[in-house]
Amino acid sequence: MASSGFRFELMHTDTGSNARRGRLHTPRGSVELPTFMPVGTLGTVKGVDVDRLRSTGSQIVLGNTYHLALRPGADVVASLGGLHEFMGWSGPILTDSGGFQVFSLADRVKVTESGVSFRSHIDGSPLEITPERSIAIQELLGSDFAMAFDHVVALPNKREVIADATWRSVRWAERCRQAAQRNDQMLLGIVQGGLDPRLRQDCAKALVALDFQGYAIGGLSVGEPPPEMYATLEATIPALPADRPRYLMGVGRPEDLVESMARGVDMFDCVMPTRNGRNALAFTDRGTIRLRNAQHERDSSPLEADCPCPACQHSRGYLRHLFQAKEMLGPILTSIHNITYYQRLMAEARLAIESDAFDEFRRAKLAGWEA
Ligand code: PRF
Ligand code: ZN
Repeated sequence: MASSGFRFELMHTDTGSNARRGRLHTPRGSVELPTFMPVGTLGTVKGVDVDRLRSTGSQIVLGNTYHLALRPGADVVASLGGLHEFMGWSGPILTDSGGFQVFSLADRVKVTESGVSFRSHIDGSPLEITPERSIAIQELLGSDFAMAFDHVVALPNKREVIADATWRSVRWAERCRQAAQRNDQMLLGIVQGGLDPRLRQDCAKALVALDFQGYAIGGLSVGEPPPEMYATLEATIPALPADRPRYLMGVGRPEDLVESMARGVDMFDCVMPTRNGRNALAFTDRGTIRLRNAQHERDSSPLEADCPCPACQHSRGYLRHLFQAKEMLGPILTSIHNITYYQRLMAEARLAIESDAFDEFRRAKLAGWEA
């Protein structure tokens, strides 16, 4: 599948690390790499309308096959013009395949070689997702980037269980590759393999032989300590081609983003800025702020003095009041601040890579978060 209008441009690699500055050209505009994708599971980044989302600096959004297939149904989204039209986001969209969500959310999950059968977490109805079905759904949604359907297991886990899921993911990736019809959608393979460097490398090799247009690293940030995730990235990334984008799925905290960029990751997604924002936790360069904490009751300072977001037009005392009073503006403003924070972090990272100063940037950020 030679996708028209898509191109990965590798602009510069930092001299003091493996951090990469790139650009992903798509028919819906280009994405500056490294990039962070806010999570818009059900056709909305929770609490944030698309104009506000754009103003946070977000360039690409993630949607979920599993959730949208259950509700409202991929055919409904398709009949309303596809996911872009449906949610009003004209920029690029990446859809996850459902391969992670089905294992973490569905009831009575049963894996066979054909696919995964399960009960909907919404109404208990029986459903099946196969690699072919996942691709068909993602084609109906009309995302710009589709993900292979994979088998994800929690960590720690038995060696055989991890190896079995990894090789099934490779076989399913091949079926996804065969099933993919559209040349206006880029398909990414997903490397699994737990924390075993050898298994990760073997999986990466097998996927590279299938010639995907980009490669994701899955099965991480599923319970393992961060240093083990970083070590796994170091083992996996050299096995991936330098001329394709690399996406670390479902990661993570600001420090995880910085450590992973230093190891060569180009793309991220995570619910952390929005989920934590709804929960009154704000990210700043001086660490996280718990807005419900009584110490902020009479605090007249904004979350961050130099942040251009609408939350930072207000005092911490006001934001705390919104949460105490259960006003919906509290979760909305804090989600917007957190996404803005993540996007500013990525923009600063891109500048640091361009000037071969990523390690300095990394140290300064880590020092600020520890303070
Ligand atoms: N596979 C898929 N989606 C994912 C993951 C994965 O391994 C993860 C793991 N952190 C998050 N989202 N398909
Ligand atoms: Zn702000």
